[in-house]
Amino acid sequence: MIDPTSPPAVGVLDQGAELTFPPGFRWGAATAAYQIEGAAAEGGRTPSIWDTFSHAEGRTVAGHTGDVACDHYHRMPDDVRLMADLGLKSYRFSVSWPRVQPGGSGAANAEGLDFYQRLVDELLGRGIEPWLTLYHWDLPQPLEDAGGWPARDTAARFADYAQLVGDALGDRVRYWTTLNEPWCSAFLGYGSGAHAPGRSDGADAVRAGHHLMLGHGLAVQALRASRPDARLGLTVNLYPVTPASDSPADADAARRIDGLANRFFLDPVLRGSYPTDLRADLASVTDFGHVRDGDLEIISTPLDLVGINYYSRHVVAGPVEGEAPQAYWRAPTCWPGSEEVRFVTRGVPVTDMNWEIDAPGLVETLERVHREYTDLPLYVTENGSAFVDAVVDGRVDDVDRLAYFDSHLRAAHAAIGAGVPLRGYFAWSLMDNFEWAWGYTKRFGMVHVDYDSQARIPKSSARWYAEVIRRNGLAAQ
Ligand code: IFM
Repeated sequence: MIDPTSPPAVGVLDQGAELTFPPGFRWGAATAAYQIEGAAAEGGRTPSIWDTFSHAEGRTVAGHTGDVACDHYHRMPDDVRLMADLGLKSYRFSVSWPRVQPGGSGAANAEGLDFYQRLVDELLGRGIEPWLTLYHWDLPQPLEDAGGWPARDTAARFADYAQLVGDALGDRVRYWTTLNEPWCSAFLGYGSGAHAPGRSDGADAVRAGHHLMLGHGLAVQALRASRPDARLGLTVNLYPVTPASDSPADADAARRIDGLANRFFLDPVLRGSYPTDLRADLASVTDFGHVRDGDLEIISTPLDLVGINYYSRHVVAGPVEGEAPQAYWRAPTCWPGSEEVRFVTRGVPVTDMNWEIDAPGLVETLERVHREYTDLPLYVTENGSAFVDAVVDGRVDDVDRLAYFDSHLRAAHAAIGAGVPLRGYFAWSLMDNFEWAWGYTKRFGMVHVDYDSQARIPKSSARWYAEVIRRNGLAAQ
């Protein structure tokens, strides 16, 4: 157990030393369709749950929507040029399901697919490896109207969609992740309601999580059959979960939250079973009657890689009498069956999301997945931080973001040193974008976006990252 009152031990991460990564380490940056593309009603695209949600009263900060976002749909060739200027070796993007298969079923929309074909060609033409994520939260609205992820049929629809994208892009895209952060889709979307579609029902959240994984397994089987050369995986967002004290109540809180946040997905996908303690914790919420014979075999279809998104650590305590309920991802409704658990703030430095900065937690997370779950190659498919930026004389000197990247790359390097087969790192994000319920009020980008003019300014962190890529490591400070 770490001392929850003391700052994370960044010192263990060779701060300031020169570090070199293994040859061939994959350096990239990531984005997602709804967060950057805009053009919400162009080229045959139909609404997703995020269009509906963001247009509904009071769901996002200041009513922000992804209607225009970074206008990447129209500026794509320039954005790829920017990636090439930064020296990116790989670019992780997501395909908008309602753009390529409007309504979520039936025939492909050629105009929608054409956008991604041009994107992939543009990337390959500039020597940047495309890394495609099939689902980054934009479920076509008609599928939500038919029940959404809590409905079993959505998993089958997802597999059809995967096949359709595989047929169109599988000749040029080698790296595929099915889902991005299914925890957010299930527990923020159907548990706390902080994300689209904004429903709040514990049993639905659990069912959604299961059907997301089922869709993942079916999609892997479909892609594997038609594209045997593809490298297939999924991306989960993981957190080390630490008890606030050594009391049995706090230890139990940590076990519960680890179950819901991490093991809910890792165990079915990588071991083919749900953890027994998790099932017991959820007994008052669901009898798991939605799990059919054979589902877990499909869910645990062998993969080629695992993507891990890492941002922070959870420190938790047992019930604290009289304490006010917490909001957003700390909302009790996010944690069905464990609503009593309290999230503890340690008073260590935080980002503009109020997420504690904890680079050693990345080492812990990577080591754990490797030690407890798999020998597969691992990739950090997202890591980054929001901070308030200022444009001064046309420059953005984002020292805090740069320091965040630096400490987490030191953590990634330490994990490799400890034997973790970490093969790549994707900074979140290439550019400022629509941060979901927070709208445009949180900036995660290495490239600043002026949302009025759509001008892009590479921040100090972008120039620094370009140098990291160039030297395949960190310079001595
Ligand atoms: O912006 C999100 C992204 O879409 C998924 N992972 C976390 C990021 C920061 O919140």
